Amino acid sequence: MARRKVYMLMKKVLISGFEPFGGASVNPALEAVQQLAGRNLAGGVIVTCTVPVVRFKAIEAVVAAIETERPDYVITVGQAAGRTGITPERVAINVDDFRIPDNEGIQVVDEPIVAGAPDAYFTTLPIKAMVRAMQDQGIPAQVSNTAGTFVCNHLFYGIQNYIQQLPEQRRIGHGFVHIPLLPEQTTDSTQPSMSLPLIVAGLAICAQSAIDHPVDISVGGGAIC
Ligand code: PCA
Repeated sequence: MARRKVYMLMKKVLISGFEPFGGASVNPALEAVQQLAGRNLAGGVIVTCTVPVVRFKAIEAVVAAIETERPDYVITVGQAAGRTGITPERVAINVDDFRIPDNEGIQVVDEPIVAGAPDAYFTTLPIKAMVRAMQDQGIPAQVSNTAGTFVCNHLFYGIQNYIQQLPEQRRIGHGFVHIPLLPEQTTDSTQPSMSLPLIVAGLAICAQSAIDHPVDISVGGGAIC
């Protein structure tokens, strides 16, 4: 019998995780990406990188990983204390207003991330599909409409701006996902938390959704303030 070779086009999803910051000893983003490295998806694979919580160096670290790995999609991930679910971000804004110093002691007020660049960039990942898929698997998830004004928003904006400068065929999808604290970070507080296995499962679903949904689904995900 004639054998037919089937070539599957494997997609590569780069997921980045921030180091601990603000005097903390863990960052759930870093813990999660360590578990996701090399994980297989349907039609793809996850690669990861670590990111310093430092103005501009964060962007440089992810740009370097993009240049090395040449991924099809990028999901940058950080911790957001107070979040009750996994929250794909809708929009990055062109401002740094750091309430605390970054890990190199830099603290700036109302500085543009890229002078003269657009005020904001929207995510280019299917955030509605990501949220729906996580919820369907029993994982708390919501769209977020602000990534703050610290290093997470800085990285989100910086990578969107970097991708915009690339030739059209290299303009890969990218978005930022904030995740809750781990239970061990909240033992002496009333902050919400999520277990590491649930966070890891949620981020894997986000990566799978990026592959499965070149175009996002149209469902409500807005918020009333
Ligand atoms: N969270 C911070 C920076 C690094 C991280 O994990 C933020 O939300 O800006």
